[in-house]
Amino acid sequence: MSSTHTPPQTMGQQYGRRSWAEPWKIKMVEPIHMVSREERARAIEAAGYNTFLLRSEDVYIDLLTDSGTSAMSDRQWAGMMLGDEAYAGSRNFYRLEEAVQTYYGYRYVVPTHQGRGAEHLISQAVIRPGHFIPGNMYFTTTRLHQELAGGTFVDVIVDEAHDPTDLHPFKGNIDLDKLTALIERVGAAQIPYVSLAGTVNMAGGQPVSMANVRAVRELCDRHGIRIYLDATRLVENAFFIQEREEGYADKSIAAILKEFCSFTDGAWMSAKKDNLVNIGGWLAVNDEEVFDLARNMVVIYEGLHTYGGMAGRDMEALAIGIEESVNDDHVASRVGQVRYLGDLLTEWGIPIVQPVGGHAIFLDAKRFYPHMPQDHFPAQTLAAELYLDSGVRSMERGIASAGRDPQTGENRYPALELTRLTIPRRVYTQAHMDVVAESVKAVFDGRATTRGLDMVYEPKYLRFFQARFARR
Ligand code: P70
Repeated sequence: MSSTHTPPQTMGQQYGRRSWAEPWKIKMVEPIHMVSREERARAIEAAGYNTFLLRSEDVYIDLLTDSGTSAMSDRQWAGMMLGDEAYAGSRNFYRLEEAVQTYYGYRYVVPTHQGRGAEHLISQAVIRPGHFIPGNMYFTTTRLHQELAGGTFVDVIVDEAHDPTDLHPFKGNIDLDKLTALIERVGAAQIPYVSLAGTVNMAGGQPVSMANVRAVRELCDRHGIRIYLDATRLVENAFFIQEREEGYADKSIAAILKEFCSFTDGAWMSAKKDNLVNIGGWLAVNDEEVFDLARNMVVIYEGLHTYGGMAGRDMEALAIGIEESVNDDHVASRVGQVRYLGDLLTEWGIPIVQPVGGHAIFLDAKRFYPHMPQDHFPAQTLAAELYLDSGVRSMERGIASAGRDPQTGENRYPALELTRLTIPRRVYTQAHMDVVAESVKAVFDGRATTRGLDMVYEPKYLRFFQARFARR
């Protein structure tokens, strides 16, 4: 060995600390394999350059989403055997109801098949035509349900959220001045609720501080406005509060989660994320009148109010998943893995949204492809290029996702043009993250000659799911 040889270092050693590892070991495995470059080229063309239209068999490492893609624990699988598949009054529903009440603290629970089912119920229950719904950045399905109920979404997130390089520790915060200005402009009576998301998906998984939700509560109390929470990734939000906000370092994730919820009037949940199940959701509120409406409506759209579209076994796995999701070691390792990938890319000078959020790395496609106009779909292009390079599947979160303004029919041009590498919970290893990082680097190194895409088929609703593209 030559004298210039440097011994390899573990991740911990590179950062001058002891390494940590996941608080689980693997009991069952699912084989995956990489298809050839020719097959990938064929597959992405057949998919119209839209990663939502790829077959998962053609994917090597699937970072499309963290939704419904987590690994369940042995306890959850055991719970599946305890499914009580009664049409009405399933024992598993009462377990789920109790878990939501215990960990989130709301009084009434309505089960739904997934998050958008709950968004539909709350939107139809409280939004009337002409209403305005302020929120900390839009989410695709959330905003569409608000619009379909006759409302207009108004973005009141802090300006920092729209700048991928700003290092603000709580880029998910609501700007109280923007919210006050909206209340003064349209009147509190026209605002059925503030739509607050814990870790803001479209901003890069950015958290909301406890101080902010407390202040929003005070403001809303003065005007008699409710606050409903998108609790989809609120556990991860609690982690950032524990890490970054004064006075919370010694509080548990569970305690922080419950305190946060206490400032709100209810929440909708895509249980496919934080709650560690493959399917499921819920709506929970404190107001009995809103509950009555939602519980009545659930039987039209989802199923009886004690299953809401889930099987009994799904509700049991969900009740257990809620308990597991607030485990401090679990959350630290989950966010730690996302950060591991983010640190590699940051060190290599690849433009990503900073600070790294809770569930994903968001590549900044505008800075990745500075030569490409937004009309040529840089983030969509980047997702296709990554797949071509290595079979890694990611998701566009830019102009295709933003869709068109329902009034004018014009394209919306979001400030953020991002490609999301979303990490499922308890699924991939550090070695997978290394493969992903190297692929991003390879695509980055080849960026100068990359050309964009044209949209050749555009569906009316949530176009990004089914749109088709062609190479320019
Ligand atoms: C994702 C998924 C779902 C989601 C969410 C937040 C903050 C509600 C929902 C809806 C799936 C998805 C959805 C739309 C576009 C792309 C991907 N997010 N609120 O991958 O919940 O899917 O259960 O109906 O993130 O981010 P659900």
